[in-house]
Amino acid sequence: MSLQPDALRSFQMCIGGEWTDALSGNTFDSLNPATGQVWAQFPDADERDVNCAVDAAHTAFHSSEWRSLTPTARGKLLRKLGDLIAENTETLAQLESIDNGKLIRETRGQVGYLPEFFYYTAGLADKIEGETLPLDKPDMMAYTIREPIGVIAAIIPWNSPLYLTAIKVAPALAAGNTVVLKPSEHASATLVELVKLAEQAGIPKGVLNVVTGFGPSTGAALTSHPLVRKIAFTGGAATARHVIRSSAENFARLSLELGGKSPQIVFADADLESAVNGIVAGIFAASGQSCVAGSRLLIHKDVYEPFITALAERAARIKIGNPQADDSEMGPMATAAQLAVVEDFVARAKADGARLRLGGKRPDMAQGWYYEPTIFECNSNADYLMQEEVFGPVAAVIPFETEEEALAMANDSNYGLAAGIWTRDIARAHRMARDVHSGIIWVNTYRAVSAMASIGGFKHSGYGRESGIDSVLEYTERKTVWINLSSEPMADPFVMR
Ligand code: TXE
Repeated sequence: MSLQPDALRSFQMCIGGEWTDALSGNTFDSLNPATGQVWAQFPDADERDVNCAVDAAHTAFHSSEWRSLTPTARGKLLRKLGDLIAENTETLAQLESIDNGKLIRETRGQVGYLPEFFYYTAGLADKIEGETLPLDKPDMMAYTIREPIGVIAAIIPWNSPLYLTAIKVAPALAAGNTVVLKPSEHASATLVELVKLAEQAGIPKGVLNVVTGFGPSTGAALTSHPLVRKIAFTGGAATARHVIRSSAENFARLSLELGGKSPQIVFADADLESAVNGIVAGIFAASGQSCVAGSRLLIHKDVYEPFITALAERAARIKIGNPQADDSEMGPMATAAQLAVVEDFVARAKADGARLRLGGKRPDMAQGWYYEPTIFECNSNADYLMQEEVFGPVAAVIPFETEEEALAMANDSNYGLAAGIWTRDIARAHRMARDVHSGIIWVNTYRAVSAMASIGGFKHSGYGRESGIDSVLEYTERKTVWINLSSEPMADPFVMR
């Protein structure tokens, strides 16, 4: 089946199991990045809609229908949802490609793997265990219980909506929470569809809600709502600061995944062909709109010139085209605003004296927000382009002489999400893995993802971890229960026990 990107689609939100428009009746347009044309309309939720959604999630959280489900039963629901996603892979992949301009090749791969997050997390639902504590008090025993937190606000960006939602919603539900999902205003379609599948899977009404709308209105109303107990956010650092301020009002817990300026470090002994492909994957896949984009290339001086030449040759062959075409290798930027950001970065890099090796302009296309793969040679790791996240297909390159110098440059960044190390020297690979400050280290590979492996950042890349075995625990409160084993009456009230 092939979806028609030209036919205007209309979507609703799901609040407490009811499919609905915004109370105001207002809608907003979503644009297809390959054409710049409106392809869908969504309800523009305001504070009243958000209040209804949070109330529905709060009611569902305390409902016997949800609370009385055993963890094993919750796991079964998540497994069913995974099956339904698997059955609908092609539709979801096409929708996401039309909505955010991501290559159909990539959305097929990402959606094809998505069920694994639900299956893996489903298996964790009934393995959330408490502990008995070895106390230093002979007449007492204590144990811990892990409980769900309550209503979770999941705030999702536009670059990989389904994936970034799966790694929040699956563990949140496995642990027994309820969720209000807020997609990006630029890519809401697949998250609305996901909630439909959750309904089909039998997840009770109100447990998973979706409100569509803009960040400063819908998003801010949700993150500052007093009944929201945790906010799971992926997006930019500037928005994260707003979210942190909102959370402070109600002491909501937070997890933040905020992107980076991830180094790709190529040593002279590396398999250079693999390194070229790994670097192309890291910065030009998804047109660089990836939180883990390997945008800072540190190349050993002995291989610097031949490496950059090979990289530029490979990047110049990238087939830019309609993201829905099977043979396209790079699609458009997801939004016109993001294209403008890329153009500003390129202008500034030129003004700062960086040397353009490739790209640096829009390709000759009749329509859409495309940008060429771009490579700049920088003068210093302190350059703006070496330090700031572009979120576009722009690589900043610099040579190094020693391992110490490479390490110092890798760590001289506010960010710390991912790093790629390219070497055949096993001791050096482990040294770098130990010493580079980032949440993910890829050795002789890049952009590998698994439901079993955690993602998350150091420093300005955020805090909290998603995916992997601990992800479910991030959605629990730990409670300590004390039992007095003594049959003696409590005598003195004014002593510490
Ligand atoms: O994300 P935003 P944007 C980076 C990238 C990009 C920049 C901005 O560098 O250029 O962030 O991207 C919601 N209260 N990343 O504007 O603004 C918003 O509606 C509550 C990194 O798309 O961070 C959307 O649902 N919510 C990144 C979500 O926050 C608010 C992925 C993300 O929006 C809000 C994308 C508010 N006040 C961009 N304002 C990554 N880590 O992968 C906005 N939102």
